[in-house]
Amino acid sequence: MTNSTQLTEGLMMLHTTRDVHSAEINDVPAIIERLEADGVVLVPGYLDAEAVAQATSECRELFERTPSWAHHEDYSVGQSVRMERSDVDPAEFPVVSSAFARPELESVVDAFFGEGHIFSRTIYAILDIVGSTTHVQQLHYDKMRHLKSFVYLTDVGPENGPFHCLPGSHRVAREQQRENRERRIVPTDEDVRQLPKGMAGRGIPVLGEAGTLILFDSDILHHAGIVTEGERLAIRSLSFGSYRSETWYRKDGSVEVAP
Ligand SMILES: O=C(O)CCC(=O)C(=O)O
Ligand SMILES: [Fe+2]
Repeated sequence: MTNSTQLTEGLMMLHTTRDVHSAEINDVPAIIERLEADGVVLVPGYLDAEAVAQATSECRELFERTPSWAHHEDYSVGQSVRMERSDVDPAEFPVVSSAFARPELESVVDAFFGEGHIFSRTIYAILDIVGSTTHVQQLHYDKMRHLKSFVYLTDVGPENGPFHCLPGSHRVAREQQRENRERRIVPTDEDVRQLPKGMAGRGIPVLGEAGTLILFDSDILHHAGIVTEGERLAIRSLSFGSYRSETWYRKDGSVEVAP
């Protein structure tokens, strides 16, 4: 066992909790406090029912008549469409373009990442259905650190694939990736699944009504739930610190272009 693994296992014992706390989107200090302590915070009612309905039809449009500026990702039997927020046509997709442009959300990103932050740069619309099997169903942290704004557009219960995470576990990636990050190196998909023993199966399901925002530090250990009944529609945006403006490299020396 390496020192770093011992250290991260020690951290996990001390700091993970079973609770995901809620806060209001205007309460920036409360949100930052939770993100720092837990790596995750819930904002129930971030989108109202009307915005949820509109966003739902915008997602169907993105899936079925994908505009040239949006890109289908390889995503099992469900759907995943990626786009840059700056490309989204606000006349045709008013909620997808505005949900992640709200000044309250930018205040959070600014407080979290500080000067040079990159606000809601990339957006995904995702649909998980029965039979969806994706590699994000395995416990992992994300390769390029970001703050994720993840909005449920369907009510999400235990059966339709809730997001799972281990509050407090964002310290693991921070520790494991310290040297890579100093050198601007992005880990591989395998690297971000090499986790301290005993973590698998400990993710807690984050349930919520349509319109709920889950804000999380992508360093947190997390995975998608498996849909056994119904479906889960969601939109999410990725915000970064100024570090993302620098050139990052994969382990093979090529430049990292992924979000
Ligand atoms: O779909 C989910 O619940 C989580 C997907 C994931 O790994 C992510 O958003 O980084
Ligand atoms: Fe992820």
